Formats: sequence, structure tokens, C-alpha cells
Amino acid sequence: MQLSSTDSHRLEKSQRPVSCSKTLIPMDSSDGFRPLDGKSLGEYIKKTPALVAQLGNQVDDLTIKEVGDGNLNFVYIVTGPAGSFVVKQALPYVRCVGESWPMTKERAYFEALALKGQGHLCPDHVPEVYHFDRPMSLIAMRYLKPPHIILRKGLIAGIEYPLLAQHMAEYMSRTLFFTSLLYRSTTEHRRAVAEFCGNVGLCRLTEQVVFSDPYKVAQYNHWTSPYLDHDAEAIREDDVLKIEVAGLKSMFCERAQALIHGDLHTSSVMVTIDSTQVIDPEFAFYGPMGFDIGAFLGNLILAYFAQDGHADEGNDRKAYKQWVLGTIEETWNLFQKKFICLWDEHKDGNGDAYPASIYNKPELQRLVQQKYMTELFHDSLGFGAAKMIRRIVGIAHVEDFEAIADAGKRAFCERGALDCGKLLLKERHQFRTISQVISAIQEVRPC
Ligand code: ADP
Ligand code: SR1
Ligand code: MG
Repeated sequence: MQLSSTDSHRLEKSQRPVSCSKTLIPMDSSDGFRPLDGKSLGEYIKKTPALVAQLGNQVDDLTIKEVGDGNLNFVYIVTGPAGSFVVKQALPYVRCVGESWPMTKERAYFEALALKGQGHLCPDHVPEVYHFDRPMSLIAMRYLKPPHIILRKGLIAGIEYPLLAQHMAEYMSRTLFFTSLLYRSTTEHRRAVAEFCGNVGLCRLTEQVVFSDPYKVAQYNHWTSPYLDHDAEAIREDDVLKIEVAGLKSMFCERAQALIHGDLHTSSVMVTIDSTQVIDPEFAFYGPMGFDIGAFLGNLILAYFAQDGHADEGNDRKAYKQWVLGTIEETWNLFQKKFICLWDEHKDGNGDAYPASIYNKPELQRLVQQKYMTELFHDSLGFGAAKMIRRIVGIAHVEDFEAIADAGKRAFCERGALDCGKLLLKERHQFRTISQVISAIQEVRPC
């Protein structure tokens, strides 16, 4: 990842990530933390009964491979003759930047908590946690074996996943509904919100890199220069866009609507043709539901705009673009349907948002549901759009575009996504259905 920016010299000191001195962050600390490598992880495993058991008690011939390709953590695949798992360890900094950007390793605690909670609510689509060591910021979980791959890579390769929309709608509707006040009492909700308020470091990271940095000159911003220089500048000078994104940032910080994954892009989903598994919820906290739905849909929209860059003589990607659009539409429609079904099923339960004693007439129930879903639709479009924009002019870009070697072609694809993101962010309240959104996407770049 290239982190230089033509504007970096104009960065104010206060805008930079907190930096530590050249002497490295102390790693072997009195709190029981030790960063592991392949060798020391092998020794750790042998001393940890839960992991020994997971390997069928055969620990003499282990293969340990570091495969972390994400932005933050270290991930090891551990295989033995009679078992396997994945180990993920958080070090006290942002991996893709280095030790100059410290980041709490407590993020592993929130990831483990979210994986367990979301796994309980949706076991078919979340890997099981086998072991969590808080002092070591270390999680061991089910190894999602090949042919599982990261969804983003599948989208770049042009692979269709017929069950993806259904599975993601299931995951999002269950994890969001059951952690909201539609299902829970305020007593339960407040306790859970308080616990996840501790994930402040990662929330602040999102606040910075999604809602702030793309709209100003910032150290790590970069884009396909010189092609998108004017586009990046236009974003920094677009007052309407800035007003809209400020509203979304406030909602992100203020609205504890449900336990959200917090980073639900297409590299946080592993897939085969018939399996969909959501990993990496280290950004989890009680926030607006639309942030998750928008992250997923926004990343599918990015995949759509990247397809022209992956087209070749053998495959113009036209049919695949249609499949991506169909998946966006189906995901929202199925999500909405499943979410309303859960609401109907539990309307007489303990949920404190719409008590049955007040919302007791079917027509009133329909009205509040319609209002709720319309607001959620617009929130999702707004957050999705913000996530699209940050992936083109912010710090962390996506492989969908980075894999397009020809810079001119890449910029053309990115500009389509940027124009679409700006349109959705500014005009989201005009859209009533997802099919109108699909038409708007196609107007930017036809299939
Ligand atoms: P980060 O928090 O740094 O983004 P991720 O959780 O996204 O890390 O994991 C990085 C990579 O490790 C993923 O892209 C995937 O290839 C691999 N990975 C993570 N969890 C699993 C798992 N349970 N099974 C198989 N591979 C995994
Ligand atoms: C330093 S920004 C790194 C990004 O990677 C994670 O997956 C999140 O999306 C975060 O914003
Ligand atoms: Mg990740």
C-alpha cells in the first residue's frame, strides 16, 4: 500500500495519527502480552489445553503459516494431522501503517465478544471461537478452509455466488434485529451498549478515516494521481457533501441502534458457492444499523464499477455486472423482508421501542415498520456512499480497483464509483426503492 500523498506536507500536526518515538512500542509487557511469530505460537499452542484438544491432541507436526492480508492484525493458519484452526493476534498498532500509528490491542476483546454474540445469533454465517486470551489479544477460531476465499477476490475474479444475498440478508437481519430495542428491553440494551463503548479506539479510527480525512487534506489520503487530482479536490470543496457527511458522522457517534459489525466490507466475508461466513468484527459497537448494510452494499457497488477494469477479450463482464446489481437489489429486499418477519414474530416480546400495549393495531404496526425501514434504507445509502468515497480518496483502498494495473483505466472506474457515491450521499432521501438505486448506478456507467 502506498501511503504518500501529494498534500502531505500541508498536514497540520494535530491531523496526524498520534505517533510514538522511533524506539518501538514495548511489546513484552507486564500485562501479559507478547507478540507471537510462527515459532512462539507453536509453543503457545502446546501449552493451551483448548487448542491442543482442537488439534485432536496431536501437536507434534504442526504447520503454521501467517496469512494476514488485512490492514490491522496478524493471522495464522494452524494445521495438524488431526485438526486445524486460525489464530488472530492484535498488536498495539495499525499493521498497514506500522508502529507510528498505535492502536489498542483491546480490539481483540471486542472482536471475540462480537464473534461469540453474532455467532450465537447466526451460527451458520459466523466462524466458531475456540479460544480467547485477553492479555495476549489472541483469538483462535474455525479455519474457513479452501475453497473459502475472501468475497472481494471472488468478485474480482467474476465468480457468481447464488446464495450470497440470501445469506447476508440472514446475517444482517438476525444480528441487527436481536441486538436492537425492537427485541430487547432498555435495561439489557444499555448494559450491552456500555460494554461496547469501550471499543473507542476503533470507533475513532473510523470517525477519522471514513468521515473526516477524505474531506480535507490529510497525511495518508491518496488517489490515482494525476487522473483524480481534481476529483479529490472537488470533494474537499463540496459544502453540500460536507454537510451530509457531518450528519452521518453524528449518527455514527450518537445512535446506539444495534450491535453492528462495524467493518462489513467484502473482505470481511469469506465464501464458497454455498457457504457465506462473516469474519473480522473488531470494529463492533452499538451504532446505526445502516453502517453495516451500507458497508456491504457500498462495497458491492465498488465491485460493480471495477468490472470494466477487469474486462478482457474473453469476458466483457457485462453479464457479471448484471449479477452484481441483482445481488445488491436482492440483498436489500431480502434483508427488509427477513427483518420485518422477525419484528412481526417478536412484536409481543420485551422490545421497548414499540411496546405492544401502545402499538396494538395492525395498521399502526405497518406504519411504524414502514417509517423505520425507509429511514434505515436512507441511512444505508448514506453510509454506503461514504464508505465508497473513502476507498478512493482516503487511506485504505480496495483491491477491486488496486488490481487494475493501467492507471488511466483504474481512474476511469474509480471516477464512476466516486460520482455514484456523491450522488447517493447527497440525494439519498429521493430514493424510495432499491431498484431506483440500481437505475441510478447504471446511469453513471451502463452495464
Ligand atoms: P484484519 O483484522 O487485519 O483485517 P482479517 O480478520 O480480515 O484481518 O483477516 C486477514 C486475512 O486472514 C483474511 O483476509 C483471510 O484471508 C484470513 N482469515 C481470517 N480469518 C480466517 C478464518 N477464520 N479462516 C480462514 N482464513 C481467515
Ligand atoms: C487505517 S484504516 C484501515 C481500514 O481497514 C479496516 O478494514 C477498516 O476498514 C479501516 O478503516
Ligand atoms: Mg479485515
